[in-house]
Amino acid sequence: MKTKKAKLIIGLLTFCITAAFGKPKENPLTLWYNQPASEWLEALPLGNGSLGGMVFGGVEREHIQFNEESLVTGTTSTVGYYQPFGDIYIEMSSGKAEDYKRSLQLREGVQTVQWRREGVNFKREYFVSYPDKVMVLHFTADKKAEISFSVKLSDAHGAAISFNGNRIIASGKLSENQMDYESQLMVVNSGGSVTLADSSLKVQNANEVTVFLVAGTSFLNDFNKKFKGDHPHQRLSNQLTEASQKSYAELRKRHINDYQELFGRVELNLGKPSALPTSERLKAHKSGATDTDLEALLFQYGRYLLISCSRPGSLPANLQGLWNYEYKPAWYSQYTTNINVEMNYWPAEVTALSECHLPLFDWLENMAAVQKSSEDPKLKTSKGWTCYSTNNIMGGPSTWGIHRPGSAWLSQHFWEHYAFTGDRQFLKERAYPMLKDVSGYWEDHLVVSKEGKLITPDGWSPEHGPGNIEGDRTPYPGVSYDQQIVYDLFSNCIEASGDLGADKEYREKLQSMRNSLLGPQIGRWGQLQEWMDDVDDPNDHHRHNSHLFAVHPGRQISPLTTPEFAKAALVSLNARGDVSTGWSTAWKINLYARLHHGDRAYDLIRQLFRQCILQNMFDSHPPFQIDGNFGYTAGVAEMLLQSHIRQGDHYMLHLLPALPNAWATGEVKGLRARGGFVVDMKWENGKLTSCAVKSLLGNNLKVIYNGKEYSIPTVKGKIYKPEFL
Ligand code: FUC
Repeated sequence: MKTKKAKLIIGLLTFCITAAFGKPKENPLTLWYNQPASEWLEALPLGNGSLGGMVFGGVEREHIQFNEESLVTGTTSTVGYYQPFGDIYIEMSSGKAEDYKRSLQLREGVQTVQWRREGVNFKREYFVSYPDKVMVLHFTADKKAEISFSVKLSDAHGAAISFNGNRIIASGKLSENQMDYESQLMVVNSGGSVTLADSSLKVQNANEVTVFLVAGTSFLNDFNKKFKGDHPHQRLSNQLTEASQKSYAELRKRHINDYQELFGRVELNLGKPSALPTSERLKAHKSGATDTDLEALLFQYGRYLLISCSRPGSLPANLQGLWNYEYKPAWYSQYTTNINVEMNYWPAEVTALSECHLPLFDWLENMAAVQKSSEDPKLKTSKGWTCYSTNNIMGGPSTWGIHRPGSAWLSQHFWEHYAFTGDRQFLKERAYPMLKDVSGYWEDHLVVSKEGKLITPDGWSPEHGPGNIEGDRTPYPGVSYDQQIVYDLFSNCIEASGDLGADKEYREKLQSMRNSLLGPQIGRWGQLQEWMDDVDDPNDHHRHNSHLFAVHPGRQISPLTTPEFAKAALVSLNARGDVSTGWSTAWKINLYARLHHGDRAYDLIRQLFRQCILQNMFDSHPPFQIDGNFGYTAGVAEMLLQSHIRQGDHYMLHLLPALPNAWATGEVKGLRARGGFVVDMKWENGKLTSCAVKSLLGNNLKVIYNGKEYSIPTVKGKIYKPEFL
């Protein structure tokens, strides 16, 4: 009786609260939909850096397409394609599902599918755990013995499937490169039964069920071992056994703790959360509605995606992150070095996901070794190394186009990791050796022009020639893209050797070479020249903004230090136009931010949503390419905080350098700045109202806000609240 009364009171209270405040709001950091995905690009991603899944969320037929990062048909001499791995299919008996909802909670890194059928509430929870190296699918209902389904493991390459109790094993070999691979699925039930029927595991009348999936290959991330490791069977069997011995609650807790430690570092609040499904919000935003919270959601989604596809020990995020269902995905879904793989890592440091950056360095060190050992005459160097435009997980190239400054652009990331973290061991053992090695290549490769300037003899401006000829790969001398990247490389190498107090003579040599480089040039229509000669076409709307590298991600040109060149860069950027591919649009957000044009950056945000953001909030080139997601997240951070200018031992911290009118009021917490600072800010009506900067390393700081500079000497571990507020 008592319980009945209590229930009635709770019900009444809920009714009154709902009546007073409207429907309870959806958790703000959630993507959710009230129907299952009808195609892959509506499915929602899961991942732990190496193992990824795309969840369709069907009730009667659930489909989870999965990938493992190393299943690639390439070798160290052929690029091959990143491959789909397999699919999990779950069939449930039919019946009308009510109150259906599928969602991805970014705060927890967990997906949920919920519905009600004949008065019973069903719930599935899915995640991929980094600490336990397993995908976990958990099925519950609020009434006993209600869970019945059959589950099937399907392999994308026709592997032999075997059954062992409640395990299904798919074990095969790729014919192209003899790579061994395997996936294993296991069902653990509480109550009811599990039997084998028609190549599926059949669960009947269970109270609760957990399905586990592991997958892997014989790929080993080590050049010295020829990238070949053991057959994955034993490793996967152990992973699965260990994970399945833990309770669901424990696995969930371990996953959430691990995930939140990264995700929870940054908060961004740009406006009122909405109670509408994501699909409706996207539709409205595309037609011009204001939904700044959706813009914050896409920012955090980029962080979610990076955590899900790039974790220590994994391979770097590829062109589609980790998620791919095609046998011949566009551009091999590997690593394109003339913007794409770099863009994937733009948000890593500034949005406090420094650990997620690490896979890039492991891959790059292997990549350098592979290029150096290549017999290809185009890759032969006496010092350092260079590369083609696209390479696979083993450094194997697509020989479509040589990309000489590729190694220099990539090595910028070593510098950035140090600049943000101050990790001196990393600087000494990994960053400086890489920067010096690649600088060596350019010492040999640069030539002296008739005007006495150092120029690159045979460069290009990805991916066109003067006169806007798409794909023109004719070598041109002194192309701005090359010149700017070499400038950046030398600058990073000089600063690295300075910070280490090492190699004074070499540093001076590089300084003098940097001073002799042909620098940026302003052309006949006020533009920053893309080519050595003033031949830029004002109607060139090419997607690559290569000649603006010096603005972003480089630091050679800035309105603070080189206002004339910054003005010319703006002319060039405006001339490129707003309509372009996904990653190009994202790059433009970063460029306008660096040029301190917040409203123009915001125009490009609207453009990105309108044209490139798909139902599951993946970014489309087209087709889907994850670089645009990461470029967007980086761009938003760049609009709020910049720290790329360093003056001697002062790090310049530029607060709200490109705040658009659309984000007049907001709050951000936890952004990172070079020099080791954590920055929290609040603003109202376009003006900063509070700010706290935590110094992690005790470096000197110069805060720039609203055109004024304030010097703050800092002590490690202390929090500073700038006085000007
Ligand atoms: C570069 C771009 C293309 C595409 C490819 C993966 O070559 O020019 O647009 O993004 O990378």
